[in-house]
Amino acid sequence: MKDPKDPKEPILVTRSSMPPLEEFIEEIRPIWDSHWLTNMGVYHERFRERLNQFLGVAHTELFVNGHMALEMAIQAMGLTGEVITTPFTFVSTTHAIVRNGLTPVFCDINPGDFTMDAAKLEGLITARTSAIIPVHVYGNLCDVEAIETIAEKHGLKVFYDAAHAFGERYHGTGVGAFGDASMFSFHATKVFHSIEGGAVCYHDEALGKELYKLKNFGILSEEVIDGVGANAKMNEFQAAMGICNLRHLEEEIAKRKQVFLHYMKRLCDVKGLRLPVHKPGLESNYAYFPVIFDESVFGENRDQVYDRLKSHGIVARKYFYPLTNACDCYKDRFSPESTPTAFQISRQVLTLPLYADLPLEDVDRICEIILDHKTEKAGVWQ
Ligand code: T4K
Repeated sequence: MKDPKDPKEPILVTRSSMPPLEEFIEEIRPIWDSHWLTNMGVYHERFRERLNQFLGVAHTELFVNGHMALEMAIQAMGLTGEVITTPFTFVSTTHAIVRNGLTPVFCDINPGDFTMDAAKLEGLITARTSAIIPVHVYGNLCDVEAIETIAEKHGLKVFYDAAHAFGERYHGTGVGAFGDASMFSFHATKVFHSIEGGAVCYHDEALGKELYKLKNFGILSEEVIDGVGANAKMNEFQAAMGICNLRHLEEEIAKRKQVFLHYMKRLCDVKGLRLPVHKPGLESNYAYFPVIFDESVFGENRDQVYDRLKSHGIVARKYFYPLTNACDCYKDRFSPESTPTAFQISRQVLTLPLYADLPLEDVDRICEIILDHKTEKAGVWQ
């Protein structure tokens, strides 16, 4: 007999949400007819306007992906020397700083929400520091008030990596409005996507001009090339997908919330597990479900749970392990020991599958497998 805990198909950490196929076909039909596929066409501009409206920001520049948005914004802001950032993120954040010839200085994180620990920030500022690049990791909003107060005191720029935070509001303010600028990723794995894609929201129009030049070879007009730019333009099909998905975002987040709450209900009383907490005032997008495993209480460590889930076809992910300051490519430059809380969390965290259409029965099954090791040890499960 088939083990009811074994799914028919693997359950992966996430699954791209798709708009109805007919809707997408209708959306792209005019692109097909017009033969205008890229280079800031009608859909690019329409998507940009809809994003400004939805995010409640004055300006947005679109990019081919979130990483290029990060790299180009760092360059456009004219940052120099050292940038204070977090190692508890996807490698993209650190790579974008290093690829701009800057030195990342790693600030440790809060053990509660895994964002930059603002209390440790000031001690890292030197005469060479030009900016702070915090990450709203898992959609957990950084301590924006504290970070921006410190930045203002020391004349530093603040650029948020908001890759995980699309659609969130804090006391009614869209998260893209904080700091000097914020970057969103629209990758296929995100709550909101345009297949691949990214955006930078900003306040200063001069920054917008630089961003535009960088993503389009420095071309201002046919005969005016006013910058050594590259190519990081979003194409029309990406923009059309973004426009479609924006119509379904509210429903997407509501469905994710159900999955998230079901995990909370099933796991909240388990000793040795720490579950996500949302900051008061934050309207979450329910992007991730990270769980911290305390082996001494739970009886199994993160890696054992990961392996056991995998043996049942459930592919959770160790986001974000290794820390970026522990990556092989940085082993001679940085050390995870400099950020002990982040180092510890990175070895204890597992992000469980979460997507809008994940059936609640699958959430039950995932939770049962997580808790199953107790059966094996005690011989009885109650
Ligand atoms: N800053 C931060 C904080 C970020 O998290 C990211 C990206 C960036 C910057 C850079 O933004 P982008 O340049 O990517 O726009 C994934 C994503 O590729 C990446 O966008 C994301 N962060 C990161 C956290 O996760 P992987 O290596 O885990 O992806 P992969 O291919 O293993 O996919 C994970 C799961 O998603 C799969 O098991 C199944 C599902 N999936 C994947 C793809 C590619 C789908 O359902 N559909 C798909 O098309 O990096």
